[in-house]
Amino acid sequence: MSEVNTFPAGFMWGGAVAANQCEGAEDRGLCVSDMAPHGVRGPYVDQQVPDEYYPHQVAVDCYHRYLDDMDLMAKMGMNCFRISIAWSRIFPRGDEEEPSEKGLAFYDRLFDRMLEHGIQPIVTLSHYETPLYLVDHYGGWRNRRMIGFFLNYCQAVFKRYHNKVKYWLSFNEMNNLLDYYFVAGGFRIAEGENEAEAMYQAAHYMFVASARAMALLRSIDPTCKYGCMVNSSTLYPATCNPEDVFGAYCGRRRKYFFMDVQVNGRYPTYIYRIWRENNVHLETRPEDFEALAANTVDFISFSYYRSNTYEHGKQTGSDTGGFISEPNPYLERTAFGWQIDPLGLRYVCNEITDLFHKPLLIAENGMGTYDVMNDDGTIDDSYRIDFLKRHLLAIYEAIQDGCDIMGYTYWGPFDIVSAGTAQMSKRYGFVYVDRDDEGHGTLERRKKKSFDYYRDVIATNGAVL
Ligand code: BGP
Repeated sequence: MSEVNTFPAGFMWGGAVAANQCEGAEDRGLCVSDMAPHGVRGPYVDQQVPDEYYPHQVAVDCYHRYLDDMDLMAKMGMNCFRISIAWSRIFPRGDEEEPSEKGLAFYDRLFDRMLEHGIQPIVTLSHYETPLYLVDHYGGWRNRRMIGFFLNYCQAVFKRYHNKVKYWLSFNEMNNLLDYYFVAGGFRIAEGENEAEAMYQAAHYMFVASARAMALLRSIDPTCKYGCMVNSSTLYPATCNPEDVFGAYCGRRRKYFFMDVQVNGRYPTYIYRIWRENNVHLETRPEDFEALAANTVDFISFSYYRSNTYEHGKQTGSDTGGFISEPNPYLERTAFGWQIDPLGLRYVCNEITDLFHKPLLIAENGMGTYDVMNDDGTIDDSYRIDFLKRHLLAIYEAIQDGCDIMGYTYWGPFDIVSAGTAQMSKRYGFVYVDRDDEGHGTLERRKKKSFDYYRDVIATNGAVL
């Protein structure tokens, strides 16, 4: 075994999930993700009412099985784990004054179990989980009142958990609101409205809410750390045509905008042109800008799954759900069409470091694909091991390049409902969960081959890569 690839001492090795994708909806209010139509591949859509059966209703039943799942994660040796708190479990409608004690007690038990195992919790405050009631009755994040509701929620969870949770993230993949505004931003846009204005207005309120939440956290417990979370699957030019190169650059900047505001505490200059050209006029107050300037994040977290390719004049679309970019002939794709690009991860780590000079947490990365169980009950996901190995090597290289990388939380270490397709059959796990797209199955957990591999990686702090 060589020591060549050993990661820095104290490197955080873990996994990541979101409440709505794993817990089930018992004892909580509906949230935006519950409205995702299942079995449909494509952009997240806003259904009126969930079907009788909807995938998030039970998900993989972590509401009843989380503690056992944490025991399994501990067996892999994880020293951290990223979850989200379901906002609608603490405030079912979102606008109540008092939190639900039952909801708070649930996460107490979970954090206690994690800490018993030496697993440091990392908590996302809102992972596509805006309470639906707030969308229906207040217009969601297009309404300034959301800042107050969010702060009330933050106050409840910060006060309750600050001794147990030292790492907090604000909004999951906030930049995705430019593509999937209903689920990532928690609001609707009526036909004929100025979409860009609606999106940037919501983003403004979310930035202010996040900054003020950070101030609140620091007043409650200055030892806690607060980070932003941005989808950073990257974008390459299809050719050296300057139009492709500049277009890809602008596409990446569109993502980094969401880091920029939260790291530097002000709007970057290029955004004013975008607003001018799209007729965007925001409702702002002077104290908003004071809050942004005074509360900048301690670290940057991001998701990275793949790279996309931009060709001038062709619609590339987004990089999370249904749109596929121009094919990159140098890369293979998963069964779901996502281009596998480990070097892209090294590229992203370096680019974000150059731009923002902050510690980085790779909060999501993983391979979502179909897994087949053999007759003897084993699941040989060697392709996932290969994916993981190549991405971890890329992180190792990025660390050698000088990037300050705090940790890596693999997405969906046990199978959960997919965010983009609302299906179970798009699986990421090292642990198989017996449940299908129609909601059948025993929910039994079963290790895949990759389980032992990740365990060995963690046990050797990366030396076995
Ligand atoms: C990110 C989301 C996650 C997650 C992941 C994988 O965009 O933050 O919630 O699910 O992508 O995507 P999917 O589930 O669509 O494969």
